[in-house]
Amino acid sequence: MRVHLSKLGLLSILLLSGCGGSSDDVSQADSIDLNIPQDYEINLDVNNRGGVYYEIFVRAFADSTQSLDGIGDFRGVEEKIPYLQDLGVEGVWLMPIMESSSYHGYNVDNYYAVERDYGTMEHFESMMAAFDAANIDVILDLVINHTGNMVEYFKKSAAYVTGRDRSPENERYADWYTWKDYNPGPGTSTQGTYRQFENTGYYYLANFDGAMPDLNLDNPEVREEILNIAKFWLDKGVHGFRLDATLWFYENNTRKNIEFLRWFCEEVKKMHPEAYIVGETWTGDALVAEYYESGIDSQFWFGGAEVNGYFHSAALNNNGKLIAQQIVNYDKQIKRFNPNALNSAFLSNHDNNRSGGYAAFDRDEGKQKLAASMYLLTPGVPFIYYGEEIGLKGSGRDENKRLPMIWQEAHTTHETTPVRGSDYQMRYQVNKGAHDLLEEPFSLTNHYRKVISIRNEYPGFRRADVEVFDTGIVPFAGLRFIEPSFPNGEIIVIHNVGLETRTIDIDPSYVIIEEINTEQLRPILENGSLTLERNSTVILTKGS
Ligand SMILES: [Ca+2]
Ligand SMILES: [Ca+2]
Ligand SMILES: [Ca+2]
Repeated sequence: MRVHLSKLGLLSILLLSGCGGSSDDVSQADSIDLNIPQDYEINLDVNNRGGVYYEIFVRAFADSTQSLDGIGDFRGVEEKIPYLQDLGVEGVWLMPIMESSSYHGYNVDNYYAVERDYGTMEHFESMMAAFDAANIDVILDLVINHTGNMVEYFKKSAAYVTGRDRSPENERYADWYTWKDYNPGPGTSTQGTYRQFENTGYYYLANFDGAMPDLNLDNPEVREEILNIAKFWLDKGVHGFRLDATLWFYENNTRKNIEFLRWFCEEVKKMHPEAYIVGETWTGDALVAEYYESGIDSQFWFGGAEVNGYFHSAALNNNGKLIAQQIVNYDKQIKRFNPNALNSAFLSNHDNNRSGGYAAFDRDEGKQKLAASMYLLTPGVPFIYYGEEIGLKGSGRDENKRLPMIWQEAHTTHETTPVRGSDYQMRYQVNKGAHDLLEEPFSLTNHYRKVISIRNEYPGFRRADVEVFDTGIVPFAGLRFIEPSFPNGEIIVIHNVGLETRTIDIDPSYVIIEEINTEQLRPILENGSLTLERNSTVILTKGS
């Protein structure tokens, strides 16, 4: 535990004794040694919930001791709630937990039942009660662009349309999907993709996959059913939803999609005014911003995510000035459409190559920490993908992006079995698990705890406005966050995105209130001069 520290302590002793060479200098060095931090200073006493969410794939997260079959389950998640509480997250997003024939669950076959691999409804409810006791909100992945092809609605719709069974019960569902009695040919992004129904002359709209028929969202009964489903889960205590595939509700028809989102959000808030809704609008900044006109709380910021996104690019190019500008520009862009818009920054999710393998992060864990500091300290509601906090890797096929969480190198008890179809070369995977890394000061996991603890101490980050704070140099990302709850109404965040320690001139009335010293060396602020190590962050406010 003290390996890093004693090395650093020794280094400072050698440097200082090298300067003076007398025994007095050595004792002086000893006193300086005490100023070298031994761990991240994490204040767990203040927990206002700063809005950080954590995405969980139940199948890969934790196998419970009561059902050790290699498949993650609700009881496994429940057993790990103390870990999530310690990490400091305010909420979790559970990837689909409704009954499905696929391993991922994005083709729902029964919206009112839980996936049997994950346990029973009683297990789900027990997990929800435990989350509630831990003061962690749960949002569910809600897939309403399409259903599974085994869901009753689709079976009945198909039976009616194809003439196999024209009962009035089936007729009710005929128009729940979009059917053609001819082959419409290859689809486009605005016409949608049609698939042949079995060996019939009928074709149904299914943009993603034959097992995922698109619902006809213009049908009032479909909309009523969607609200019944939402109510069913809200009544079970979930706090909101992550909406899948918002661009595809009406194939890339922005006006109609915004109208639908507005309708859904308004109806859900009538049932549950505090519900939190975040949309997967997987496209460029300008169009995502436009969708905020719907009144949706949040949308994921895909521009910031993935290997070519702003956060990794900043880390790769050592450019702090640019990322600060990008954060500010995007925040202004979305708030033009809705002043209450909450940006959801993230590095990667279950559809992306995992951030742990991105070049800059793979080469230098310090860069990965830096990226976490940068994206977790943006306005809105940032999302961590499970395993990101241990540097978990996985890329290529979707199955590889959803590999088992690693809990402990020496004990694989709670570890799940990789899903069939994954072909990730496990020799590239990290070895240490979350519980190992919690024991190591300055580990990646403790870094996440540190950054989240700052958000929890200053929950104003969620609603803050943000401006560029000019540091005068390209490697520093300077951001001014303005929010009434902050000391003197504003705090300044400066990240050193560059490769070396830099010193800048700064208004001498600023004082340091928080430091994220990834290099285990404290920032120095004296006489209007700020020195910050690479990959490190300092938070300042005006002294009184
Ligand atoms: Ca299990
Ligand atoms: Ca299943
Ligand atoms: Ca659709």
